[in-house]
Amino acid sequence: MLARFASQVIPRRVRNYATSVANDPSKFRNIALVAHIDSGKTTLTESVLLTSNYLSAAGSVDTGSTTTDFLPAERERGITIQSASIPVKWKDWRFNLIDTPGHADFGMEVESASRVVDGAVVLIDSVEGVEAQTKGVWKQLDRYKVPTRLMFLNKLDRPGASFKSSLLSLMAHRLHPKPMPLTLPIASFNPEDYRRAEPGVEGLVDLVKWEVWKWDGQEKPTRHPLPESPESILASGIFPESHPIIPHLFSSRVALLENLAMFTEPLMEQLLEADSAETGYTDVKAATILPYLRKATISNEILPVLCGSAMKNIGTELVLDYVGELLASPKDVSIDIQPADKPLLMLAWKVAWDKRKGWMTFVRVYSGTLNRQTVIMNKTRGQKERVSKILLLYASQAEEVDSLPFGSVGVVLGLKFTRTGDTLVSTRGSAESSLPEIIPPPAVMSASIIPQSHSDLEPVQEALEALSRTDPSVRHEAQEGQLLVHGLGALHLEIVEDRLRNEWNARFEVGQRRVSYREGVGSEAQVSFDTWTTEIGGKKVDVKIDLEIRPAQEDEPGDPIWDGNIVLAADGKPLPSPDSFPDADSPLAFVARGLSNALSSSPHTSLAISRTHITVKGFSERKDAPPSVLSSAAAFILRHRLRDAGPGPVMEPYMDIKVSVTEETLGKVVRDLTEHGGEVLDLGSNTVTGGLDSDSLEAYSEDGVYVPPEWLSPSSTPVKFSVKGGPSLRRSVYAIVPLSRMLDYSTRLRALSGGHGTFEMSATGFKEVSPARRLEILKEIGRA
Ligand SMILES: Nc1nc2c(ncn2[C@@H]2O[C@H](COP(=O)(O)OP(=O)(O)OP(=O)(O)O)[C@@H](O)[C@H]2O)c(=O)[nH]1
Ligand SMILES: [Mg+2]
Repeated sequence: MLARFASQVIPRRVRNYATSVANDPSKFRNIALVAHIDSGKTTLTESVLLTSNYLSAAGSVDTGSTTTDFLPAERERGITIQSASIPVKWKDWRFNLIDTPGHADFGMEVESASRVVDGAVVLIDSVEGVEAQTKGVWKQLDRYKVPTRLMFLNKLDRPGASFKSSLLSLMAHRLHPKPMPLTLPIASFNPEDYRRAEPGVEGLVDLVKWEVWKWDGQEKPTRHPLPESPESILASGIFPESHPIIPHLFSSRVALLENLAMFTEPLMEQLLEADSAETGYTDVKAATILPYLRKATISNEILPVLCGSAMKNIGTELVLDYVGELLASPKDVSIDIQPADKPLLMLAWKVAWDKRKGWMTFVRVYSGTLNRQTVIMNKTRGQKERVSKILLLYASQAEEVDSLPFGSVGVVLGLKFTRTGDTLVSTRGSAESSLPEIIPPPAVMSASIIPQSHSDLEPVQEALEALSRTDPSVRHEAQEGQLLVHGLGALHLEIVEDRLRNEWNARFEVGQRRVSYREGVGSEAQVSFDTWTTEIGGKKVDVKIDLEIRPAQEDEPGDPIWDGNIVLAADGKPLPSPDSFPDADSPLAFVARGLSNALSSSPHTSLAISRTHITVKGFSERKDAPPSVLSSAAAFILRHRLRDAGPGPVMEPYMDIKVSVTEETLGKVVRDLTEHGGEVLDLGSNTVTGGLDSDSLEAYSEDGVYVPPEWLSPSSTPVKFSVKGGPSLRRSVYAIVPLSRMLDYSTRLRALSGGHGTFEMSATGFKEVSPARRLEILKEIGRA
């Protein structure tokens, strides 16, 4: 697919870009941009490309001309669908920036990006503060232990933006207890604008480097060092007299340093010695502070906060500088796997298909160096792979290179079997460890795919296979002669359909769209059936597998690797997924494969099994039979036990939803949600402190955090004005709703709100349904 756009890339905009950056891993920064949908990740990426001189003119999401959103589906919709990784040279650093999608339906892309980066820039739309998917991506970063993060409060130019409320929302939603603003916004250099509550951002104060950046209509900003004493500020001519920020400058630097000193003994001593609190400790220089800031960022004691406007290229240089100065390099994080002289170890974190280039495997090198000559072994699948080319990819443009050093990210062509999440090593002196896999989020919707004619069946199946290789969150199966494709939501399935047609020229119709239901284990006492008998070479062979099976308790979190089941070995440790066993030929790996097979379809309803707790207490290893009998035995025995247990509870996917409407339509919208099985959690007028947490905990305390005054962002007010008529308060409704009743919600909300309502949804997990609803579902799937 990428190739189709090669001709659309606008070479005039692309300047010469030297990639001969030294191969020094301590200078690499592998970084993902992650955030809620529409917070400006792609716009910031474009601004980074412009600022770092890769582009001579920035494209725009709104006209469909950005570098990273290059798929037609992305340009048409103005949203990012697949993550794009771009190398950026900035000063003497080499960044690999991965622009990810914000829509929860493409959560897989954030999963895989989180898996391979050492740092993330998390964006906040400062009109909205922390949103549902901000917390979603934050959890993903936690899950993959992304060690360093930086916040960027974006869109400060918008009316209603608030630096203070956005900062507070980080603590209200418990993202981090110690956010630390390194820069302050200057809304305007004209004090009148503050008085008139005129929104905007024209400058930034860098509290660490003690300088002011001005964007006053010129293409490039100007930088102005700040004087060391309050008296000299006026003389410096940076601000007009009576500018409200003047009295605030020195005290905010004091707050920054004193808060940082709480984590840094030597800095504390220096501050005590400096005794220059009244003058903002301006004798303590940036060169002294930065190493302490870096250390506190890497140990996650603080969360650095920057701000600006990606659309106006305000603050982009500072993002780049602080990513380089504060976020982890591959050397900071690979403690046990060490570097260049070790054997090659890589993770395939993404696989894409290109009509001209064939399979493209995105890799990150965790140790050693990949050369074009290296013959590699896919440890996960036990298959040899041959590299034909190594590329650095600039969104849709590629540059060929000879090698990829330790710590870097690039693309390998020629691999035939590799899938997302596989570990790749060199056939010579292979590295010991396998890398943790990437787990696709659970599918919540399916659609049946009906090939146009009999001869289309095979191409359609092949296309589905290829697509699920590039996007592991797309699952497909044949069920009772029907092809079903499962995905993460309605938009995801729509894109899947597009891609099957456009990228693989598959010819098919789409049948009914359905929510993906799950079944739990039944509660009837099971006979402890544990033996499967087969015949090998005319001889009867008994294979025994002792399983302990029960429903998972409410407080036991399901394992995403096992689609919400909990599967343990005899020692109580979770079993890896069958695809990622450290040793694919071990007997337990065969047992795991069998279990996974049986769990994919209930003997009662053929729904996938979830929320079931299984312990493999023991099994017999037969020397006289191939190990694959363990798979057949495990599948047979588990299916038998599930049947014995009787039909289990049926579960359906629920969504977190936030609906924004005007005060007048609020009542109608709430009533409609309740009628459709929803549970309303909160009605907020201020999105910053309202939230989706049903488990809402208290906000982090403001102790030791510098909270700037509200007037710093003029016009900040929770009131948003309706398009028609007089002022009317916009309200947000937060609720949990069954996905099955929300498939037509766009139309429903349009009717309820006269076209003025907006909503966003993201999956929150599966919930057991009532007996009446169970009957409905069984009817829907033809089982009652
Ligand atoms: N006013 C203003 N608008 C912005 C700014 N940054 C982005 N936008 C607008 O916000 C919208 C979304 O921007 P994108 O860059 O596509 O956001 P994204 O985070 O990449 O969105 P997804 O990839 O779909 O999650 C576009 O209309 C942008 O023009 C900003 O700093 N100020
Ligand atoms: Mg985007």
